[in-house]
Amino acid sequence: MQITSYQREKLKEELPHRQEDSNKGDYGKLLLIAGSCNMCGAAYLAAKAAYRAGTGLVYIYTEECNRIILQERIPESVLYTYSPEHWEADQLKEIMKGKTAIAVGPGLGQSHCAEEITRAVLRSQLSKVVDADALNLLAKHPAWYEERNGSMIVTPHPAEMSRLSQMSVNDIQADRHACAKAYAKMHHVIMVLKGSHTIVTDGTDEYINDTGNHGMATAGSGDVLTGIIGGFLAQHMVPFEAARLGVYVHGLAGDDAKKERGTYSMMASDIVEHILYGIE
Ligand code: NPW
Ligand code: AMP
Ligand code: MG
Repeated sequence: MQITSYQREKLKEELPHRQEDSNKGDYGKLLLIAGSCNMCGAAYLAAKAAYRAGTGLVYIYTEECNRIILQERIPESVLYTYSPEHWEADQLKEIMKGKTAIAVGPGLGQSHCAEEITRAVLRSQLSKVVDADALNLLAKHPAWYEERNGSMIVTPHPAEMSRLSQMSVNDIQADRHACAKAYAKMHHVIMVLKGSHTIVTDGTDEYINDTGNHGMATAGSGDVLTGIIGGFLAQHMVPFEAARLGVYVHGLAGDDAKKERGTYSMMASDIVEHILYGIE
């Protein structure tokens, strides 16, 4: 369905429905695969964003070195850890069971182990949002598209899109619409081409976002978006809808953060704190 815009006042009508007689299991189980030794913040930001987007349970699969910091910073998340030297495919398969969606890539790194993990996720039947290093790895291994299962949302910024499409950033930015649509169509994915006025397309329909501001051009901002979209997917939203509403909600949170602190001092964690704030 073609949606041109959302309205803040009517946002609740678009969000996953919440019922009086419900429990956390009713609001999805997101498996977030994120973070490596020097990029634990990406996992933290995405996990917190997924919770702020209403997700019932957020499980984080990350490197063992991040265990203590993540448990301290986000005790609401359930943690699974791996050590890259002794990574086991069977452990990840077990962990994927019972989850309702996967978000993969923020701060994951591009090690051999990250490759194995990304490939396993692409093969899984679960709906998934694929971002950051998982996209960089996919760009190196386009043949993985042939093994892929389940619905897939990709969320590149222009430099990641350049790696995926082999086009220059300049050429992408010169015709963002055509580029996003062609890629979505060719690979049967939902494309979220980020930037000012992010484009979301399934190759046919297109949504152009009208929320957000340049204060959001800050480290970790995209990791927050991945958490929101993953959270909506986990709550069983239709993937195209999860992507475009996620983009809108992310921008709205950025606009609210701007009202509070302006664009200079905005950090990704400020965006997280404004996700769906006060929506009742
Ligand atoms: P420049 O500098 O302009 O020449 P990368 P990343 C360019 C994680 N993070 N339009 C730009 O080039 C992520 O999740 C972890 C045009 C820039 O140098 C990833 O896993 C954090 N060009 C990993 O780090 C916080 C653009 O691309 C280069 C562009 C790497 O992600 C930070 C950077 O892109 C981060 O989120 C645009 N709109 N945007 C943490 N605290 O844990 C970027 N570029 O090389 O893909 O690196 O996006 O920082
Ligand atoms: P990433 O580069 O992965 O951290 O993602 C950056 C996020 O911030 C994306 O969701 C972008 O759409 C958003 N963003 C970056 N710059 C701007 C801007 N100038 N205006 C609006 N949103 C932006
Ligand atoms: Mg990013």
